[in-house]
Amino acid sequence: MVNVIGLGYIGLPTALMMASHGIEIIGTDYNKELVKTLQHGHTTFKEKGLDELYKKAVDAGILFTTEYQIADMYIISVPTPYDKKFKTVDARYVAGGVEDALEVAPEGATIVIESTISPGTIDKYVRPIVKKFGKQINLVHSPERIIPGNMVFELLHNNRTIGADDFLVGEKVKELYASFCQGTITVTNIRTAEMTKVVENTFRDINIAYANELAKICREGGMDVYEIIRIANQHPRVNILTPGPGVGGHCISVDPWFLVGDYPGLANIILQARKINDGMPRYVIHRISEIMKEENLKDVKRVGIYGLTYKENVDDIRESPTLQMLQRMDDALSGGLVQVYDPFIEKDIVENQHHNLDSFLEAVDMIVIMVGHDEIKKNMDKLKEKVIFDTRNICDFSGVHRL
Ligand code: SAJ
Repeated sequence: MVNVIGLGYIGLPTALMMASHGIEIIGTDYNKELVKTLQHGHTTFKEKGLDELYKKAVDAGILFTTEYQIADMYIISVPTPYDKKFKTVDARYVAGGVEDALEVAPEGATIVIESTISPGTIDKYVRPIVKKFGKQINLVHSPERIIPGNMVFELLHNNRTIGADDFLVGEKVKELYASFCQGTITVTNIRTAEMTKVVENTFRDINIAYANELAKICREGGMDVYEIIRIANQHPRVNILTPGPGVGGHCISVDPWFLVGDYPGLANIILQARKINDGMPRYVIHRISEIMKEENLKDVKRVGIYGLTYKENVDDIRESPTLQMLQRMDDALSGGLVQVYDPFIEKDIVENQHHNLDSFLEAVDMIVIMVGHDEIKKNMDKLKEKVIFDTRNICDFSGVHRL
């Protein structure tokens, strides 16, 4: 039996996927409300294919509880925030999850950590806890790689990395994941698995920073960055990502800081990339002011910000570029309050938030597309009379303003 500890964005789909492939799973979370919701037939966030997977897992007998279980294997999938001041990983939840597992784990059990951690975290924070308990426990790191918006597909198809102290234990864990994962599963040591995960997200951050820098250079030089990237990417060894209003989410905007925090002085390109991407919301504000002048728009209250989530078609607002932008906007746009709308955010989280596309559009003369949700793509015709600032390059009307 496998006890999945932490039923959030990663733990829940993983637990459901394993259960629906015949593995006996008990999912544990200390959040009583969350467990209650899962016990009462509902998932806790929106994700393509998650509800269907949930039904299959429930039919297969998955259980949800706040209690930690006696199991052969534990999968820890808890958040790993980063300490904003020192730019290092905050391993509090991982350490807590491991401790909870160790309280009940039998001798010889395996603890798999799926949460993203900086290289060395297991040595520094997890091994001392295992030592304290004095039990023979196998430690494994199997970092998650699934992308919000396509998690279920990626769980099934992505390659995986498994880091273990003991190769045979690694092979045993590989067998478990292979019950549903159709990708290649590579077994290596723990330190390599930790580093590989952070390196992957950092690679993407640097690539996006390059695209964002190109966007600024092309604006200055009067060139079309999107056409340039499209043509450059026809080269067989070039693959530049897409400029955008900033990098949000709990992964790409966080993980590179682990390397900057742990290797100051060495992680130079990584630090610059972070600064460029973190500077994008400010750049968007600057572009809004420019466009308002150009279009002779004076009333900031008639500017509408479309999209609050960190990217398209998810309901996740962690490190969202729009929220970062709104925080800075008041001073920059001399106090006026913009209108805001996102179809995925039902609760009121910012001022002047609308809950319906049409009423939002009625209230604005200019719309800033911060997120390319399918909803706005389908309703693009409704924007015909507006001044449009499209930070995602999804609108092909003539006269549309871009980054
Ligand atoms: N973004 C751009 N331009 C792009 C791509 C993304 O501006 O060309 C922005 C997005 O709008 C978003 C942010 O970057 O604000 C991050 O989005 P994302 O879709 O690139 O990635 P995440 O954070 O949703 O998921 C990433 C993935 N990592 C990689 O692709 C290397 C995923 O596979 C990981 O599992 C996830 O991080 C994680 O949990 O670590």
